[in-house]
Amino acid sequence: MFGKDSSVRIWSADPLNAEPDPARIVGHALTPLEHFYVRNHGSLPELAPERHRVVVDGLVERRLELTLRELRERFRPRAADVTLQCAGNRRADLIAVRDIPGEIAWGPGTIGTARWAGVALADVLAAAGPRPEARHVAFTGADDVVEDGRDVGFGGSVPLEQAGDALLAWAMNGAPLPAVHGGPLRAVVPAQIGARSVKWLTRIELRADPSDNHFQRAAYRLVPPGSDDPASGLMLGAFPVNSAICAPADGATLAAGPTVVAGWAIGGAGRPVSRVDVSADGGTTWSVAALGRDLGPAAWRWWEATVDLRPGEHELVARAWDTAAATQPERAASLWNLKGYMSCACPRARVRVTA
Ligand SMILES: Nc1nc2c(c(=O)[nH]1)N[C@H]1C(S)=C(S)[C@@H](COP(=O)(O)O)O[C@H]1N2
Ligand SMILES: [Mo]
Repeated sequence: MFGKDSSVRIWSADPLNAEPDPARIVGHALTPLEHFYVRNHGSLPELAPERHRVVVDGLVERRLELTLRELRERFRPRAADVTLQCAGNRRADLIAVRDIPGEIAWGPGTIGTARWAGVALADVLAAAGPRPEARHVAFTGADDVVEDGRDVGFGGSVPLEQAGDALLAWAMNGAPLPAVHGGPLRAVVPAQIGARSVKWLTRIELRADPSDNHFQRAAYRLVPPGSDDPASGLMLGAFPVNSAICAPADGATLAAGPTVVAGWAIGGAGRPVSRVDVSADGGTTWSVAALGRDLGPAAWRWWEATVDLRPGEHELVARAWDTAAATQPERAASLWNLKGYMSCACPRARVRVTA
């Protein structure tokens, strides 16, 4: 389906929500398109690239309306390796603490890194001339999203000072941006929750306040204890430091001896990963993992460590550190929240080792 590998788990077909098998993406600094997760809230719009336009308006000196061709002709081409991660990535760990009805039990595969190509958002905004009161950049997509019987569309915003490295992308890993990933044009905002990288982009609006789209105003919020109102939560933006163990799988049975433990790590708020530690005894003793290719601070790092496992039961644990010396909380229980966002506790995999 949509060019995805048959090992990709389809959580729902319409809207399409799909997660790769974490073991299949291990070590790929850039995630192959057939293993890149998909997160859709509504319809998959059919847009003709030749006719597609994006409007730039709001608190600007000059309203712009640009075709893809005009974007290509007027602005310098840019490319960047950027990781996208859904705010619901690793929600399964929170659901294991307490159920989260109505939300997808994403594992650690709702994350991927691509080489995005297009133009810099900053260049396009400079051409429109931001007014001094502009504080947020809001994006709107072309999809229909029905919430409580009403089409609320999809949109979201980012504080201007956190959008400096954002791209308007029309290519992904050297291919034209696939429709399912937002083709012909999407926003790609490093370090921010995936929801701000709006697909099928039709409008860029400079505002004094955050977007009033449902997905900014009422959803993608970290709901405080005791509240059952999603809109009461804190507005999500930058990610905390996070990592996952992608191999071996939780619950695996392994042969005794040296075993490679591997996974991804990403720094908080766009900071580089500085180290990943691995434990084979539930977090009592640790060793330092080797880091994979460095694509820059906007991208994850793969890591791996070889641990020597004796017969018996073992709990593998990992913890990533970033350049602010931030690391992951030990237990998911301390992070549980009503909608299950920002799940970033130390990943754990229980394995049984046979003689
Ligand atoms: N227009 C639009 N943009 C969207 C979404 C959407 O449903 N509609 N989903 C968002 C969410 S929640 C995430 S995590 C990313 C997922 O991007 P991908 O499907 O290309 O992996 O797109 C974001 N952009
Ligand atoms: Mo998301």
